Amino acid sequence: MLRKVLVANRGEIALRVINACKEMGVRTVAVYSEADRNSLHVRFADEAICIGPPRPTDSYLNVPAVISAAEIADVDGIHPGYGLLSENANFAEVCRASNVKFIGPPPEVTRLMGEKEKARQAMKKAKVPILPGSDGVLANEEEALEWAKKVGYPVILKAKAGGGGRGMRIVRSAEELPNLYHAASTEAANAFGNGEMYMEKFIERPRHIEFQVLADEHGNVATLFERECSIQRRHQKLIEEAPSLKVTPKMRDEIDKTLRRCLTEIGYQNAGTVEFLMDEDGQLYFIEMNTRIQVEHPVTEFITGIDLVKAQLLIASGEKLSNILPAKLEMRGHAIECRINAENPVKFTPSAGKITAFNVPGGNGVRVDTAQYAEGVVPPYYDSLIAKLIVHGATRAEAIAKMERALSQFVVQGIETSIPLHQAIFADERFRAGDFDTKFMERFLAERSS
Ligand code: MV4
Repeated sequence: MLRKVLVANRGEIALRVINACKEMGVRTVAVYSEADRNSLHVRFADEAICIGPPRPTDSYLNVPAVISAAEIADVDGIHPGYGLLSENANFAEVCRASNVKFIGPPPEVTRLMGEKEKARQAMKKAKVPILPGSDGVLANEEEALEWAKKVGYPVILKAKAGGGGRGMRIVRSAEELPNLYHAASTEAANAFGNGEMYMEKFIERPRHIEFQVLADEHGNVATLFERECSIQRRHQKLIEEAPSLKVTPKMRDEIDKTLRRCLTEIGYQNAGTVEFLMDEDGQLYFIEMNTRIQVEHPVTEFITGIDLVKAQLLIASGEKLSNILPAKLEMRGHAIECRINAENPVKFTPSAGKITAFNVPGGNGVRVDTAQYAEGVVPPYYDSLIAKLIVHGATRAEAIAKMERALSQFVVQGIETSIPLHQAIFADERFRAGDFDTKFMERFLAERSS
């Protein structure tokens, strides 16, 4: 087992990882920026090292600073959490060169999945369903026009180095393709240092459904069912749930078989998430893979009873999946998560400052992952997520009732939060009926403001 782990993150996920380490007898080292001196991840780690000024590029994203801290503290593992350095293959390589175990997949696999079109072709080769589209990246505008004609409009142009919605353009006709192609490519070149594009058939009203996977270092892969993540605004998820109302046991089984074969072939290791779009006919198509633990992992933990962060630590210590998971994974009940953000619930402007009152709901089937507390401070430099409220019920209806009760008891004063927005979504009949897709929030907000 790993002896001592450095947590290269902040906020709720840093505390989440520290808690898993503590429960497994692994020593912990927090790193923090000057803005996070009084944070709970610092307080609850066995050791803490300041790695620089508040701005992420000066601290949490500063690879030499993080690696120096790992060397000073003499750790044998680094957990990157999500965001920050978690999907940085170069960082994973530096860890390897420093003889520190990066708790995640090998850098080669992270690099493959980061090149979205390469990942797509790898999935295609392993018979994972993908959307019709270009074979590899587009050489130029002429080739884009040829593929679009073959695939049929509308199509979507995506950046090979992109992800998360940046560098994408929807193209509805040949006339508008040239301008959109050049705009997207220029945007991608500026944002990612790579302007290469690929193309897919565009799905108008997709659902976003993702499968959790775990893979050990001995070639064994398991899938832990799916999460439904369609309730999002500008690619920021607001609510996630598991299981999805639209995935049938047969589809779940097929995806499980295909992903196990495919990810073994690729040499995947540790926790990961495979993202799919579901079209209006209920078909699932691979879009990308995230090579990290995700924000919404707790909904999967609730329905499977598996601690995914502990599983990550065990896998990184060389443990076999057969010693981590039960012989047959069962799915129990329904779980829903609300991402509580420090922001204005109508304008979505960030709300930094001091929290003056903080009451966290509890009770049967209610979990709150947070590193915040009364008198705590939300700095302006980072992601606005301050807490995750997760509930588990026997049915979706019970989970919804529990979430409404818990939201009404979640008190945060001194800053603005998204809690009122979550309450409004839970009151929406279409949401309650499970009648939604990735365009839900756009319609919901337009209706509310009119
Ligand atoms: C798409 C799509 C429709 N058709 N691809 C957005 C983020 C990136 N991960 C993939 N995205 C999309 N890809 C095809 N072929 C629609 C989206 C999309 C989306 C996907 C998931 C969740 C929210 C979304 C919001 C807008 C667009």
